[in-house]
Amino acid sequence: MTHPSVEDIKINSRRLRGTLLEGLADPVTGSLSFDDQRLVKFHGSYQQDDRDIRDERRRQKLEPAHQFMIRIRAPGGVFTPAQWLQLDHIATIYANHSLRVTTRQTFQFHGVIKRELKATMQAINAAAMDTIAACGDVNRNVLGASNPLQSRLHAQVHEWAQNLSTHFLPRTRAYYEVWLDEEKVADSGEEEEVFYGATYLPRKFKIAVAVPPFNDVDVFANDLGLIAIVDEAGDLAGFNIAIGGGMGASHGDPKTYPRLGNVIGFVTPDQVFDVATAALTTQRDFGDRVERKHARFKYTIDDRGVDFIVDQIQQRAGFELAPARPWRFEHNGDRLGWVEGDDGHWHLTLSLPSGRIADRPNTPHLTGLREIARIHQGEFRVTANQNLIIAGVPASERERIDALVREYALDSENNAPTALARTAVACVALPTCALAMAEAERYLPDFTGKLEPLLAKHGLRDAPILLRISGCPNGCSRPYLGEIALVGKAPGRYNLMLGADHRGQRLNTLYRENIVEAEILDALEPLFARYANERDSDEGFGDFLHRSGVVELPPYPTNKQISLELQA
Ligand code: SRM
Ligand code: SF4
Repeated sequence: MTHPSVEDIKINSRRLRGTLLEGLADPVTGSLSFDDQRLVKFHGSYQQDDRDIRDERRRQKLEPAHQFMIRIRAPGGVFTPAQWLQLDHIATIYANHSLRVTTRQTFQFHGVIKRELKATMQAINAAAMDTIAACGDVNRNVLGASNPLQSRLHAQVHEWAQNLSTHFLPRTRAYYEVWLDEEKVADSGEEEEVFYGATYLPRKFKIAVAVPPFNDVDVFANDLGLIAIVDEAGDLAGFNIAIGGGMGASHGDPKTYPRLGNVIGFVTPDQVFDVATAALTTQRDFGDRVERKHARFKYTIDDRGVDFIVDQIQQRAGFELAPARPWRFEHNGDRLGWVEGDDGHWHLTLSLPSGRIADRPNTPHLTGLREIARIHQGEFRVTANQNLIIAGVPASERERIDALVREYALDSENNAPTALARTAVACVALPTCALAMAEAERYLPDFTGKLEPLLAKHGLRDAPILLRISGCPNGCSRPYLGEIALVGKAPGRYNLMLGADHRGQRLNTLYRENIVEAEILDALEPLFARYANERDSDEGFGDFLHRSGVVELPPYPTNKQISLELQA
């Protein structure tokens, strides 16, 4: 049976309503129709099935164990303790007893069954959160620098993440009708989508706001990146604008590739909405509506040329971009442990294994964070590196928080034996991700455990080497920006990628293809040995691999490395 194209489904959906109400009410199956599965993404949810039991269910002639993933929209990744307690409650009542911090600074629930989907959505909304446009062909969750050290600017940048997210929210009332029982408006299905129109965007669109010197949002991996530029008084002067970043690729298809954004100019704060709207509508109008694998802004830019796209953006915005200003990123990780903010409050960054918060033997993290949320008066911030910041703690409260952190082993990952393990990122992959070709989240602890003796042998336990694992080439852990990355090819088999720069400004390069763990370890050990003996002081692993000629820049069509000339 041939299914309609996603473009047709969007057009015929009456502004994302489809037959979702009917499908949710159908007790015969745990699944939604093909079309509604596409539409429910725009509402922040994916239909999945438990792949661990897929074969068994097939043998038993049962339909797959359908379940839903739900993603919260949380621009800048900030949550109150009250919201935390609600998230925890939802995870426990409706989902698989875990909360998952994502690489886009929010939470996902996994394992919600269809008949509880609506109640879960309502519980999320009751806690002043929503899931609108968290997935789908729209502007996605907007990332904002999470480093609390930068507090004065952080507040401003957080506002920009919020404002941009709100600015680009779809105008359809479908979400409110389907999930929150809002009365159907008379002209239901005809609301004007000011930015999107009836077919929304050709593909997802991602925005991030970074504050140098920390690139903790990997700003160049976004369709639209804003790099905050500060004036001499330390106030926000405006933003450099980067366009066309993206990670997704497909194995064996050279027409697809990861790409870093091009820095195209500088705008003042009052120009941000205009330039962002111009970039998004340029992609809306010129993006590929036929081949979804080729529909991201990065390909539109490469097909049409940067000059053409910049010209479009300037025409639509109604002004010319000023020349980009110098900036310098030091790294794209989080700073773990306690730091003091400008206002004397303290912020504790906890490393979470792949962002998964669950109660496991010896690491009852879900319970521990519930206990912290009960006494914490500041906020929680989640980071794009899947970590958690307990933010805004008065000095007098630190001890109480520390005691709970110890009691519930929330520092287990901060105390991991290697710096590599403390900062590693892995995507969800199996068992929930339909696209996973190999394990990622579940494999990460095993793999870092295998690397530990090698790193120890060469005195590299504290070397801040950035490892990222993805279960397939779509790149949800932004693996192409890892100094070491594994990209899944098949069960137990990965492409080994090496040589990104830990600043998010250079992509890594394929080093060995389709290899198993023993081969990966064999490939890495001699490189660790060389790095230990031959590195310059403070030289990162990826930088060393380039200087020593182990890897070269990857052979992608454009934009192999962010121009260094502009950097301060
Ligand atoms: Fe992703 C698809 C998980 C960040 C590129 N991503 C998926 C799906 C929904 C699989 C699917 O389509 O059926 C995964 C659900 C797995 C699950 O069971 O939860 C999934 N992506 C994730 C998360 C949860 C990974 C994580 O471990 O944290 C991240 C959720 C982000 C969020 O909160 O919004 C996540 N995905 C990313 C990122 C990183 C980023 O945005 O900074 C990327 C690379 C950047 C980019 O977009 O280019 C990313 N995800 C993709 C792609 C490739 C898109 C492309 O341009 O080709 C897919 C596949 C697709 O869309 O067809 C994908
Ligand atoms: Fe799934 Fe692939 Fe994304 Fe991992 S990188 S979550 S396997 S789509």
